[in-house]
Amino acid sequence: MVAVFDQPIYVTRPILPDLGLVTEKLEQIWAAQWLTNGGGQHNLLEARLRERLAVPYLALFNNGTNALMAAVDCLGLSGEVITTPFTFVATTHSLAQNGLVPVFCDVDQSTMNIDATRIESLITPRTTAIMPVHVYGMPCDVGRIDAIARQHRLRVIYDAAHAFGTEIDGVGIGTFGDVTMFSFHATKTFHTVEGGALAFADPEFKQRIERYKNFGICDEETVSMVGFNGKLNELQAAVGLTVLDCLDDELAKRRNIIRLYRDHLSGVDGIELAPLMPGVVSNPSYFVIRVDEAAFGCGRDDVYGFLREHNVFARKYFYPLCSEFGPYRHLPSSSAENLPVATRIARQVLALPLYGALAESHVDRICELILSAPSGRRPLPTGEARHQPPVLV
Ligand code: T4K
Repeated sequence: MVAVFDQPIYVTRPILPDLGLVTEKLEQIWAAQWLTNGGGQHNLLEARLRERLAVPYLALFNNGTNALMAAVDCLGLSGEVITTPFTFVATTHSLAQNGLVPVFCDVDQSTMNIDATRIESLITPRTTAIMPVHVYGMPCDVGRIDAIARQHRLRVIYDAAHAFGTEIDGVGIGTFGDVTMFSFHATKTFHTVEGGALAFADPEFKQRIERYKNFGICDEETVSMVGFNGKLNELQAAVGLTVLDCLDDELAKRRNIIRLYRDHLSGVDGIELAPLMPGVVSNPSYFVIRVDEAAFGCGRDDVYGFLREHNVFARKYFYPLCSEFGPYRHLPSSSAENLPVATRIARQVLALPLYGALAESHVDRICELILSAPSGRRPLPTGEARHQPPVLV
């Protein structure tokens, strides 16, 4: 029998760079007396990330959701946008906030990304764009999606919130479609506490988006568009620069943990692991299993509940589907008949703890727990507290 963990084990933990290095950056900021609005740390981070992600242009934002909303607005989209229901709700909200109708497309059984073979059947005269998501850092079928977009004159905005550093045959994930969004939230591999970015190839878009994220201001006396405040400040940028310096170490540790999980869980009846895609370097942001109740003997919710009882806070990313949430469930494309694969997968997925500091022995114990989870629905507390942030005194 596996003992209860004495400390909670969360689905992830942020990279925390050496505090001395962060302090050095803070001293630079204090000396410059420049806290936000495109300061030195911001500009340095933009340059370093452009190089790291191998993208022509980058615009930094104060979070990924604002970046996505700005991209949608600046591309001047209208009508309907084809997207995936199997994502974090920010993807769908970025469309609805801009007055667009999300049209949900089912996902691919293996990659869990939008099923590119089903996109064309959803195009109507009102469709102006496609918004796919590289879920868990695994790339969508970008070749097919971009070809469909070209043929039907649609825009493509990729949500790459999970896909920092993902590459296909050595090509950066931020170079596909019209615009790609990255999230730099604390729970992502690379982070700026809160933050995000847009990557794109069009220099005119760079000018437009920079203006948009600064209230649409051109100069002291001219405002040329309805913009908002989407700026990443100097403290966020400074944290980002220090995180960037320890990112490779974190990625190596996470890849080792993924290898351990795979060693324990590959070949287990009823547990499906994410595919290894040839030619793809995937961002190790999540390690997700799918539990097939009939074959495994107990369901995803049983495993989730059993882990919780042992102080392990795995997460059901992404359950429920966005199409099942109140603001979207009335849409015709939200019906479960339209989304059979996504509906099934959402009831099977479980994101397991993954972060560099997770001990190998803890991975062993988590896998033991999964493999010994008893069947029978466990009553879960309603309105589940996902975690208790520490109380400061
Ligand atoms: N598109 C996609 C596909 C996305 O997944 C996201 C965000 C976005 C767009 C929007 O990007 P941002 O606007 O966020 O940049 C988390 C994140 O808040 C969210 O960024 C992320 N996706 C989503 C998948 O996960 P929650 O509500 O699950 O986070 P929370 O607070 O429950 O944290 C998860 C675990 O992480 C905790 O149990 C403990 C640990 N944790 C968390 C924080 C914040 C820490 O150890 N330290 C921390 O500081 O949404």
